[in-house]
Amino acid sequence: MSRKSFTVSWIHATVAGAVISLALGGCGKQDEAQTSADSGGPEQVTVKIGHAAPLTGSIAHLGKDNENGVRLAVDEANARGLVIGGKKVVFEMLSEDDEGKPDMGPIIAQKFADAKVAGVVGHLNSGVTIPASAVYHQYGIPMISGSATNPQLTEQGFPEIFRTVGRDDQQGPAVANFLMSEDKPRVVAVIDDATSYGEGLANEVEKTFKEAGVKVLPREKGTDKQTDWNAVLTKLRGEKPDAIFFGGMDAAAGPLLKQGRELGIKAVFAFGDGACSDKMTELAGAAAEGMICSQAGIPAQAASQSFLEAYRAKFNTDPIIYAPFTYDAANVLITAMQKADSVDPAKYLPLIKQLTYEGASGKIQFDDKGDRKDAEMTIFMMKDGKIAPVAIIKAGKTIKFEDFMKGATAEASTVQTTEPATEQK
Ligand code: ABU
Repeated sequence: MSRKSFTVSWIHATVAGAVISLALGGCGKQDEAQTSADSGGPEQVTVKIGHAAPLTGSIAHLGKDNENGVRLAVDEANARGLVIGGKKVVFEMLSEDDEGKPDMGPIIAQKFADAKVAGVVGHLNSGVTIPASAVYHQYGIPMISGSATNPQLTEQGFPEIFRTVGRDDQQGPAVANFLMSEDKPRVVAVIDDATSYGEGLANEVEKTFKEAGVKVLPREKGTDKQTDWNAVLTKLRGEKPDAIFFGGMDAAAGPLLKQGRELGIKAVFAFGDGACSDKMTELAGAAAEGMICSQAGIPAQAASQSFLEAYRAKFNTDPIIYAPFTYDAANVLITAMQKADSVDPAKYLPLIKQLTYEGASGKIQFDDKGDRKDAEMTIFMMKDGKIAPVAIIKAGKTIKFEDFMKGATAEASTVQTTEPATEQK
């Protein structure tokens, strides 16, 4: 994989004319709206990019991570001083808290449509993104999620909908196959949180185990708000599973793992991307040690150096899981606008499909459905309180993480690194 570390051209251009937020009510296409400008410089337009994720509640840390990725991309684009369609473009992120609630998806999507956003990065949760996507489709607004992994999102045939992460029908087999090769479980328990994501991923994991002849106990269910798992775990303890897979987010997974160990369950615990964060140590303490988890992309620490440096400098913290993917999603939108020389969704949407974009999370191209081509899957193990990448699965091949990084470094060293972030290859 080419993981060129792209260099941002920091163009400190003098802005001619005051930027006036667009009063777009009813005026139609984004690039028709404009502001007044002083003589001598291009007119300026403010182009809105929507972002939505849970920004409050138990997974707000992940929502903030997503938001930070978009904010960084938008601020960098503004610093470059882009001219699109002959006008100086100032991007503005409109960030909304969807609370991770499915019924908030269409409400926020409608709000974005009313605000005439040019594109959307989000939502975080599949269960929210899927109903929201119907509204974006209705209005022809391009939407790229950097975290929603349920296959259904891109199986609806909506040409406006994309994702920069992989799918759960790739992630489920990846984590189940890793468990089978490493731990050789004979009996597996599968629990889910009854969300589109948690249940869907659990189904993929269960299917993979069953196809391999591994016994899977009857499905146990909870909710994404659940913090007391003692009843479910006590029932499972009697079945003596060798491995327990939970489909859900870290806020529910942490207490589940902690309580499992407190009940004396010795099984290997495994999780998908929603629970594949260092937050598991915060929530489960020492019980998190040795847990297995997967992510539907490269690990955040393997993102491009320029992204990591800019992210740390701006937010004084490390990205958690999805920030490189939302950063790339925002940059894909912006790059497509540049290529189309228009911020009109109808004009730049076709360019998204044609792009080959070298992003912070690697090379991005989309297939006909809007899924990322050749998305990597990463397997992690919790070690000394941190999730440590162990292996990367790409195009059916499993590579040790250190070998993947050696390959990436070798490739990067042969590639020129001075092109602007939005350069299409
Ligand atoms: N991919 C895990 C978290 C987001 C989702 O619901 O898909």
